[in-house]
Amino acid sequence: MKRVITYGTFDLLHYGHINLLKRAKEQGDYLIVGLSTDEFNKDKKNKVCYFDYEQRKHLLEAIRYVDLVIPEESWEQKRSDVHEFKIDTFVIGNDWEGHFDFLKEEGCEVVYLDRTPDISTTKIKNELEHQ
Ligand code: C2G
Repeated sequence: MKRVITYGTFDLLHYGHINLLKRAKEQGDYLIVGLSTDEFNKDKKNKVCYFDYEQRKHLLEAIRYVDLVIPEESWEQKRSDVHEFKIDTFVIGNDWEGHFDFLKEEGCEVVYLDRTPDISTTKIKNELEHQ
C-alpha cells in the first residue's frame, strides 16, 4: 500500500483544496493530511482561521480522498512524520516548489502539484468583505 502525506490549513474549504487532495490521493492508496493547528497557524504561519482546528478536521474527514488527519504543529515534524507513518510520497501545491526537497533524503518521493487557478481562502474573504 502506497502511503501519501500532505499538509495545510484548509480554511474555508474550497474546490482548489479538493483538487489538491484528489490528485494527492491518486499518487497512492492511503492519504494522510497534516492539518495546521490553530496555534501553528497563528504563531508560525501568521494565519487566523475562520474555522477552528476541530471544525477544519471535521470537514477534511468527510472527504472521500482523505484517510487520516493528524495535527501539524511545527515546520520540523515532516521528517519524523515520514518515518512514523511510513510515507512513500509527500505532495503539496507548487506554491511550495522546492521547499520540501529535503524529504528525498528520507527516501520519500516529493511531488509538487499545480495549484488550482483563481481560488484561495484569501480571495474568498476579500470578496465577501467587499460585497
Ligand atoms: N491549493 C491549491 N490550489 C489553490 C489553493 C490551495 O492547490 N487554489 C493547495 C495548496 O498548494 C496546499 C493545499 O491546497 O497544498 C492547502 O492549502 P493551504 O491551506 O493554503 O496550505 P498552506 O497554508 O500553504 O500550508 O507545511 C505546509 C503548510 O502547512 C502548507
